[in-house]
Amino acid sequence: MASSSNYDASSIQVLEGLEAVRRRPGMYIGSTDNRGLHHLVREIVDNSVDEALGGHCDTIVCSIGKDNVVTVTDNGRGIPVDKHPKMNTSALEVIMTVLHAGGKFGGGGYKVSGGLHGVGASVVNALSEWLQVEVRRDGKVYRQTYKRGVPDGPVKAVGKCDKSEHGTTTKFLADTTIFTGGHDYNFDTLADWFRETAYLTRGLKLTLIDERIDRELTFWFEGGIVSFVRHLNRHKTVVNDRPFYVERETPACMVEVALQYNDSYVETTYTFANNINTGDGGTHLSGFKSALTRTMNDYAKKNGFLKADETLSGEDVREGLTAIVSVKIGEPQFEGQTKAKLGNAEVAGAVQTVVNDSLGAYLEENPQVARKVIEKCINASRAREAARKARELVQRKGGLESFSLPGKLADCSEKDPARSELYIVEGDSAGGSAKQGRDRRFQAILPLRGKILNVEKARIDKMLQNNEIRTLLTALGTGIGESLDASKLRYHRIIIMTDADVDGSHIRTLLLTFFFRNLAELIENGNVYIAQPPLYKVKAGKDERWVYSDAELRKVLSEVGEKAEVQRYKGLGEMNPEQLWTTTMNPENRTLLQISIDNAREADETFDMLMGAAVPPRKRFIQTHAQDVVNLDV
Ligand code: 0RA
Repeated sequence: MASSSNYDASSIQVLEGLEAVRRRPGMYIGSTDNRGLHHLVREIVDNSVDEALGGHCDTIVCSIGKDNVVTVTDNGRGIPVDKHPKMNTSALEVIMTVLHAGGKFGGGGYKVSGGLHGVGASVVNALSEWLQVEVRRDGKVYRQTYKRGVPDGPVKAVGKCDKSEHGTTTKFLADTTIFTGGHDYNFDTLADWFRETAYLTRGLKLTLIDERIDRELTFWFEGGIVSFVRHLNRHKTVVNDRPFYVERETPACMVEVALQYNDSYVETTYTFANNINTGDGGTHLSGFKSALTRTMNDYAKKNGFLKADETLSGEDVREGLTAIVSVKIGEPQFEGQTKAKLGNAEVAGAVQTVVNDSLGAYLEENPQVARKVIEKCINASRAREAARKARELVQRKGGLESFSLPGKLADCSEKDPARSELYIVEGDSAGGSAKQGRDRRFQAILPLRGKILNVEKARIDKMLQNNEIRTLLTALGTGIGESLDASKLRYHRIIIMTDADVDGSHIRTLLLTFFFRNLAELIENGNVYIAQPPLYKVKAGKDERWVYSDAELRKVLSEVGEKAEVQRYKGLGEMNPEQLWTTTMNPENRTLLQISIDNAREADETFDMLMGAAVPPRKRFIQTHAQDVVNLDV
């Protein structure tokens, strides 16, 4: 019989497929480390999210049991269990065992399948010690169980349920012969992704339960990406109270955009393709940017805000912008090393058209909002022009060619930047010790007096009026902002050396904010460091030791016994030049903390919160972290 030979052939194919997945799991889920483990959960939850995107499901619950079994339940239509016409077996079994079978059943629309995700439930099945699916539909409960992807038997009806009930429950235990790091699921990693997914899928209720640590969170956003934008602006003063929002289906893709301006100078635009965060942007982002620039300019000209020969730049119209751009597309192409950039060319035009039409109409219909936004853009444009002039002035005055390095700078004799270090020191007295203690051949000292400007609140042109900032920029030699040239950096190690007290930590934060906002490239290149002066000197007889933390102090005290004398160093000024050299500046024994921007988003939020205009979040943060700073100023 033809169908029986078909069946044999396809079951051999199934086994070969599962074997391929188990032999090269990385090809299907990226890796078999902790990341890969989390991909399994994402894959199963994504299948339920697809059902929600189709409008068939509004609740998904994912729980991690004490036994490390992951259970995902949705109230969708339930995976079909009837016989698949070609395969002579149930559709459920096909979806769970045949690679890439899921999509064939997706009832039209845009199936979320991209990048490392969307590989199909069969991949998770193949990589699970066991997996079980239960389907509720037509008043019955159906079940099938698998071991490492191979069915224990056919789909069976195992019970009854209410006729109105429908949905799918998948349970699996990841195979630790593949995931050798064990079942180390991280609640926060999953929660971050659940939150993002809930924002991107309006009305979907997503619950994460971790029975191991007794935690539970439910995400549900009635406003979808509008709620997302409001959330991102929650600590800011906003320009348009109600975010702009558009959702439109085009031949190329489904387009959804929300945006709201705040009174800061920072842009925050996040883009997604099929719910996958495209951190490197791509065609949807470029379409959005062109439309925004064009619409703002058209409106401003038409309504007399701009003269015919004036234009707003892309940067002008994105100052203080918070936006979410989300597209859903049939066959997404992800590019770049991390596959975080959308490549589909047709998407650019689609997003551009949708935003042009709808944002243009929004401005026409909301003239008060339009006026405020356009005035903000024009302000940004003027400030940019002023900044350019100020920058030129600083660069001309401070250029190396004019030999006008700041008087306060004690430069080093070394001329090769790769071998030169700049110590930025707080205050004149510590500056004096550092100047005497340093190795003048390769170490330069720049004392900065008082608190440098709180740069989060200041624009670049204001900042450049600040003497301390100008002095620092002249010493560095790189210029700043758009005209930054990192190859002109005069010292490859920039070392911030401040007191171990509250003032010192404030100045350190101010300096880091300044570098982060204006000289990020130097942080990225690994040029920025923090010096680590000792907190104590422990003396026991002739034995003298420098101690750099409280934990170390406890250890040292237990080693040297009771007769030890502990001296606390509050400020750099309390050390003589020789001590400062030995403990903090001598490359042979010092420890430097290299500053990195691992997670620019996180750093940005923290800087924002600590330094921005909104006071309550800062207060909350300081209260929450008060224990951590208690020892800074004893
Ligand atoms: C194919 C067809 C139908 C539903 C599904 C797949 C489906 C898959 C998953 C995966 C997790 N939860 C799910 N829920 C549904 C629709 C069949 C019909 O028309 O009834």
